Amino acid sequence: MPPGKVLQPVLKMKVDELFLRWLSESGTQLMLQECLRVQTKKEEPLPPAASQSIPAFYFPRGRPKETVNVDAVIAKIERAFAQFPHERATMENMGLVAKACGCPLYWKAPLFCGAGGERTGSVSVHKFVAMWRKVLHGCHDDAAKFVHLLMNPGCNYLVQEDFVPFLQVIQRIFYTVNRSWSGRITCAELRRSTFLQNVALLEEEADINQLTEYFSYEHFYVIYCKFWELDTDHDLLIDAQDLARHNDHAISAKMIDRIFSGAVTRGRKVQKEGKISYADFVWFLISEEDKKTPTSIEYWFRCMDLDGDGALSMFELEYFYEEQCRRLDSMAIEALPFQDCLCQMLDLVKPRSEGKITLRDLKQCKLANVFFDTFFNIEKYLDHEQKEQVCLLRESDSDGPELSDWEKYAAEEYDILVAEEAAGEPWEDGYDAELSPVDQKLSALRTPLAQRPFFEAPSALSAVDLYEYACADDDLQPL
Ligand SMILES: [Ca+2]
Ligand SMILES: [Ca+2]
Repeated sequence: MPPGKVLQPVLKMKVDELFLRWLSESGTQLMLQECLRVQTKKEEPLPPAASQSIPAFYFPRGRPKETVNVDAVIAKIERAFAQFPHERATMENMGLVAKACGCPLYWKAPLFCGAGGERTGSVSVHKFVAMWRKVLHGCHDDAAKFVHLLMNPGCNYLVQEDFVPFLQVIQRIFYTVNRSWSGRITCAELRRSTFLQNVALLEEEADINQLTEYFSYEHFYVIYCKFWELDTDHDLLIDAQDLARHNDHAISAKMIDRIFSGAVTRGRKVQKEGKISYADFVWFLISEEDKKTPTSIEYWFRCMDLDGDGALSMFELEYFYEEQCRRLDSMAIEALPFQDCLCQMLDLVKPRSEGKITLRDLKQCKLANVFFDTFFNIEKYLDHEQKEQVCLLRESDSDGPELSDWEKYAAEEYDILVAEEAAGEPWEDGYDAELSPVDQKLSALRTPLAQRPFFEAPSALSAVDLYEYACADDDLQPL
């Protein structure tokens, strides 16, 4: 018997199995539903003559308005762009553009991204007008326009990752406002935060990037790109090895382990097979790049407090310092013996009780960043070592509206990222507006925002408060 005949039934079973598997995938089902819907419409029998007078009532892209004068709208947009240098709009300029389009002010980010602005940091008048013409021709109400602006090319719906900027804002709100780490913002917490003032300011402030606490587009961009670099398989989860690559392995392996131990994941069920989510990365990055804020101090304190007793013992400090010594050794740098380092740190923190460092001690010492970096960030530790501590103190004492460490970091990184994107961007000045749909999809795939396969929405926050230390009370202490 020829082998083909024997194999045939088995092969058929395999094909059937694969077909069933393909059929059961949600993407396939969506696609089929869409096809069926279109087909049903196509196969509808021709309407009898009498019904031809019945006006159309099915408008998936909104009911066309005869009153829209496309040319007048475009002229208005061009006048808005004429005010900007080189007729290019940055995110800051988009408020004016949104108004010219007749859109609510806070469509400015979707408009910016819809015209490819997140790739290059600005959009040209040509690119924007080409994009908006297409929208005006194809989308006839707000819902259709909004979906068009945010969706991935080739889709006609929005998925969770299209809302990544919004989800990141949620993390930033909890990071700053939810001082109790409970996952539940109370009235009292809201009252003591600046959140509602920031919301009110949204109306007046033309440049959203000035509202750096929660809503900055630049901050969103920096956090997203940093995550993108680490999340090499782009499943929006990262493991310990991925995170260790942040900042060229500056953070000690012991600290990376602690982050993955669940010490700072706010009691959420976020870890999947040793991975943390994008939401957790937001907390990590802001804490890592600004170790002076109350939330950041609490974040690292939780990591260093191995036994969870609410105080850092000399043993816990030595546990982390030991790895730093080994790393300095491998760099042929002579490390301070632990006892000497301890003396320095006690001098810096001035704990109220001997033999242990509390959260309150660290919040009051103003140099918590130097303290933490000494124990788990080799690069920043060496940086601090190069500066005189007197100088550090003077720096932190200076008054006036000085930028926070996070704000400085985000501004520098944003400039670098925009420069990198611009350098690697072969199509500028509206050419890509003329690309075929396939090319558009390909070009979109080059941007991290468009390639995200799935974004896990923050799961319900549970009210697990690991410690009894009242963060709220600490905040009320005059520093
Ligand atoms: Ca991943
Ligand atoms: Ca402890």
